Amino acid sequence: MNVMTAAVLKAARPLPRDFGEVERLQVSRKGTANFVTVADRRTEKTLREELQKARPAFGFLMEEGGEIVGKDPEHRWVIDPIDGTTNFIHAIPYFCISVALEKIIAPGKSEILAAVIYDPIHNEMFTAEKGQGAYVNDKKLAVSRRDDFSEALFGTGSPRFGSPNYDLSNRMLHTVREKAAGIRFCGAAALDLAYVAAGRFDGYWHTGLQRWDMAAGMLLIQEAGGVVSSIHADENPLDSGTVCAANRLLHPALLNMLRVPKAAA
Ligand code: LIP
Repeated sequence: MNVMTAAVLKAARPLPRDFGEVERLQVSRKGTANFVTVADRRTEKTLREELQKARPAFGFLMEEGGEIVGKDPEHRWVIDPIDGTTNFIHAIPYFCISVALEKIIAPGKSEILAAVIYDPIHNEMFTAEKGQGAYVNDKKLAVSRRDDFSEALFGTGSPRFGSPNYDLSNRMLHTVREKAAGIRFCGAAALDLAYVAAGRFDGYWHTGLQRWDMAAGMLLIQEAGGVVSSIHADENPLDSGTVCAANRLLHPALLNMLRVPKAAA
């Protein structure tokens, strides 16, 4: 955990200044996408260098750099250097660094051993180690205890228009929206999952996610007492790319609602 938080803090150091620059650039015609791409790559590079220094044999799976197989085939770092890139580009202060340590047990079978999600704007460091609980800074996390669906607030995100899950995702949204107190599309899946662990959201779902969007957040929620599953079958969300997460009381009802028919009748 010390290795992970130190790497994340070092990688995050320039981000608040970058964010200030992006805010300034909003009013220019130049756009901020390239600037943010540079910040994204630099963040990933620092994380990779720091983690490699500390654990030279471990492999990597990174949003920007793809997979690097390590000498130790059992351990790899799963990294999203900036989750919520679109928010960052638009100067919306809701994005994070996400790092997980994955242990590969067998082909297609793995577990997450440790997780760090860091929101550099609000200085919130979410951490979890398997079997040791989840924390934000020094405070222990617990998922919400709300059991009335009509009072529950859910986070979600939408796959891009044209992607295979787009229509399905809209049907899920309509189904849950009719029954819940509210839905939020905040735009950073990893941070959204950390918010479930913190009891801020009562639950979360998404289809079409990547491993690096979910790996750290999943462990945080489990260690905070919540339930994380795939949506359509009993498989690892990291493999299916679909996630349904909630406190124990609401998870069955949320999962049931999300299992709307895959194709329109
Ligand atoms: C994005 C997310 C967003 C989700 C997108 C995407 P990026 O990650 O976290 O909430 O809806 O599918 O994966 O590109 O900002 O790292």
